[in-house]
Amino acid sequence: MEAILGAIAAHSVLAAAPLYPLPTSPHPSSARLFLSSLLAEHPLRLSLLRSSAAVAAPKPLALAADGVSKKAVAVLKGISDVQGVVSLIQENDGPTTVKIRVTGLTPGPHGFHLHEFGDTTNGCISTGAHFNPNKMVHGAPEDDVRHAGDLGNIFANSSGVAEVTIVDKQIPLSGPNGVIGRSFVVHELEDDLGKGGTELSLSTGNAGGRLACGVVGLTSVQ
Ligand SMILES: [Cu+2]
Ligand SMILES: [Zn+2]
Repeated sequence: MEAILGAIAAHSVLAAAPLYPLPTSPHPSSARLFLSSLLAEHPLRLSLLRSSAAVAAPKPLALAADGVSKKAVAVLKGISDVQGVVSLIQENDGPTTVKIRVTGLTPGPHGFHLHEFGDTTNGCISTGAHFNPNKMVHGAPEDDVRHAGDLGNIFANSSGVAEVTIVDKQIPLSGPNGVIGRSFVVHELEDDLGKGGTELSLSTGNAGGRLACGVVGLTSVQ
């Protein structure tokens, strides 16, 4: 929804842009003449045009500066047969789209999180806890109170394959809370989304062991 609104906003800014070069003319004197006659006849309208141009003008510049797609990838591996690939893409400062494909799972739900560290020196254990820059407790992806890394569960089919696309606003690819260099972890059990009524539920979602993990790294935007 926000992405759509953002796209609409971007389009409105671009649509407003033609108002801005109104005084453009191959003949500066005729432009001046045009402007002064416009000012005489419609002083209010011109001032409105001026103010809307003043408000709208910086936005296309900002878009031009930030108008980039960022892409990242993580390859999930562990000590079991579970493995997978996670692709991330983010346009400007919009939400991040995460495409997940994991194989070798037992059928059913498995907790899936972004953990704090990109450190696999001791396997998936050394990736640390759930990424939690805002010092929250564990929750569901749609909760206001959640770890940024709480992406809920992925569901494996009867062949043990989970293919899921997640769109999330708390895992940007750049900035202070950027996730490059951190890790995705897929768990043995279902994440109870913080509703399990135990202390562990509010830190890990009781999702059990770490089956596979992978460090998020930059990849080609092409
Ligand atoms: Cu986890
Ligand atoms: Zn969590």
